[in-house]
Amino acid sequence: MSIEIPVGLTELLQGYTVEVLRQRPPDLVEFAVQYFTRLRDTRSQDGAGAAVKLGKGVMFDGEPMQTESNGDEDGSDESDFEPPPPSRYNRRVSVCAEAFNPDDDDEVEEPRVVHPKTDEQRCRLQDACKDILLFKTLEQEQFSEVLDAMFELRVQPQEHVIDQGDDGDNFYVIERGIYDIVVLIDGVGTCVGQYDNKGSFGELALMYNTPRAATIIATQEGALWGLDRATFRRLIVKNNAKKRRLYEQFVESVPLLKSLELSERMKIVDVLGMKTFSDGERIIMQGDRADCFYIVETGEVKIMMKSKHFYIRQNGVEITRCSRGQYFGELALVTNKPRAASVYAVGEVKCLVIDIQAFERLLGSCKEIMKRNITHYEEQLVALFGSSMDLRD
Ligand code: 1OR
Ligand code: 1OR
Repeated sequence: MSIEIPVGLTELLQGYTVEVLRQRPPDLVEFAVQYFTRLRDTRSQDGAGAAVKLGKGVMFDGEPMQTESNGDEDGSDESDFEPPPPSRYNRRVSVCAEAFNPDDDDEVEEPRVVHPKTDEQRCRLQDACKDILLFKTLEQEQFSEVLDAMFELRVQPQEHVIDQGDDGDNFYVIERGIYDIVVLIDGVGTCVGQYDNKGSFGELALMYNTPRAATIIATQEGALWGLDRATFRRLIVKNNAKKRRLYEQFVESVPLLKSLELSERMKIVDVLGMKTFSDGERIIMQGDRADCFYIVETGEVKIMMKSKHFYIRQNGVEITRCSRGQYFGELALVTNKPRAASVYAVGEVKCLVIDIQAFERLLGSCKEIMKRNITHYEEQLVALFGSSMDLRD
């Protein structure tokens, strides 16, 4: 029996395969749906049967395919691909086209950006950057490049550092100051959170090539460190491809994250940091204000609680332990209260860390699972001490 291969099939599948290899989407089926839908739409616009090669710009997460309007600043070589028709695709390049394609070997080497600094500035910069999660997985050499490229900025009260809807120019690390996060909800600017003298913002537009997702307003005089878009993409986005390879499997195995789409899990990987703690080190202190959430990658942690309900020992009493794949530090974020317990490393521990803004943005749908678990904490408390000590309110 002879099998006839329909005309065009090979090219069709080759085109798709090339895009998969270029963009490395996490979900091949979802990517295929988007790729072929786009191809069909393009073909029906250009006339049936027209051979259209899809170049840079097939989106993975449902946004329209777009191309860079102002040149290819991250230097990836698109010369093998016919550019898509300008009439339809002349907006910015798509989110994931760049985000999934960061470690092309054929990138043009961009000049290294260096903003000279005094010793005093460098000290302040290092201090501001020491807990920035996006920098935590960089190699030392890349981290030094980032520090060299950063530049100092002073802001005034009411100054908009970022406006929602704009194109992304810089990523910002906070040295000092309080900044409101304002998002348009039904056309009304609503304050959904705040940065208080630490943290960073402005990574999303640069990572995914999307318009700015929020407005950031300085509420008082403040100091920031900026990192230009090209350096951010060259170092941080490229490092994200490595992070995805390193953490994809582990994150898939975390029970809490099972209900998320693969693309949502990958967005968590993009913004998470990794921290290592040595035996006995305190990771969380009871009573502190919370700014992040942890998942144990390797090792074990013990949760210690001090309370008038317990016989008081110096560090409180051990109430439970968490090991690989388990999470802690969610309670204060969900209830908006101080940390309910302290957490210590037992032996060496590696944890994935997610900041409070990313937690709010990406783990909203997991909150129900967390709340069920909080109910379990309360039951335990009642069983042990006859009171739940108001874990929630
Ligand atoms: P960007 O480049 O989009 C605005 O510019 C920045 O605000 C964004 O990167 C984040 O760094 C930061 N949703 C979107 N962006 C946020 C949010 C946020 N919080 C901080 N940024 N949400 C608030 C979560 C507390 C979700 C709102 C619905
Ligand atoms: P957090 O942000 O309050 C301390 O920081 C973390 O310890 C907390 O989030 C939880 O993730 C974790 N009661 C309160 N917190 C607990 C408990 C707990 N277990 C783990 N954490 N109980 C343990 C029930 C087995 C009830 C106390 C008896």
